[in-house]
Amino acid sequence: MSYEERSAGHKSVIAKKLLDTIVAKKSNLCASADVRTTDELLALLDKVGPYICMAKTHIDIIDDFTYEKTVKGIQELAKKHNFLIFEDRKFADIGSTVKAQYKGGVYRIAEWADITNAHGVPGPGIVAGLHEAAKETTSDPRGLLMLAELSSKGSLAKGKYTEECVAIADDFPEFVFGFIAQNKFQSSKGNDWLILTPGVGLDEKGDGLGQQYRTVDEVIKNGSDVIIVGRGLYGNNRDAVKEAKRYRDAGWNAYLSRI
Ligand code: S5P
Repeated sequence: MSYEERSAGHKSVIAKKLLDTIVAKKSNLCASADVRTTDELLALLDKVGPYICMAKTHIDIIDDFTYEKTVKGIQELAKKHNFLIFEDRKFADIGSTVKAQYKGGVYRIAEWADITNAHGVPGPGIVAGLHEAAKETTSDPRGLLMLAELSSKGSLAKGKYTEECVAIADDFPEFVFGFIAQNKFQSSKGNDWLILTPGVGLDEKGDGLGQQYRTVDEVIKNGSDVIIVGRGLYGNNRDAVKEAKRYRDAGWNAYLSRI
């Protein structure tokens, strides 16, 4: 099915927003901006902004984080370039703890990130806790991705574990709208999961610390809906604008050949 058709029938407001942004920008590229300072982060997102549907952050690696400069800066760029914000927080605790972590602390993620993600290890309580925090924080739509699989070598997230993650997601169709994963999954309840895939690189096979890269064609052919690319855009002194256009075109062409 096309992104347009999937948006029309989707139960999650945030999934619709993402699918509509993908269509409007003809881009299924999510930029993963793992840089260390606010200036670098904002400069990178301003450069690649026109070519992406989503920016993925690790807000806790920014050395000079301030809510005023870092968060407001990301929000302004998201508006300027029309992309969604995904904070890759990878929550992994019991429901009551993740609820506090998502709403509070210095980062207050629920206030500004359209999307965040969680491991399934603690069971369904983690999703219930995050969903409560989202509803108590804002009336803006929020979405959760479950980490069903990881791109790293030797990952333990496979087999029965992955199946159980998918089963948990099926009980929260308004909040969970898909997975961070390497493969596509069918919902037993007819939910249309979006698959967002990291570990995508056109020039390297890995990073020496367990990361494994597959090509854009490989992952899209295998059912991915959004490609997540980090160092492929900005690593090794790459020209981020040139690379963003290259990955955007590769992602879009691979999608067109799939449908
Ligand atoms: O399985 C995963 C899940 C995630 S969210 N593998 C990953 O690499 N990630 C994240 O994607 C990781 O935390 C990093 O921010 C990004 C990949 O970055 P790259 O530079 O290797 O493309």
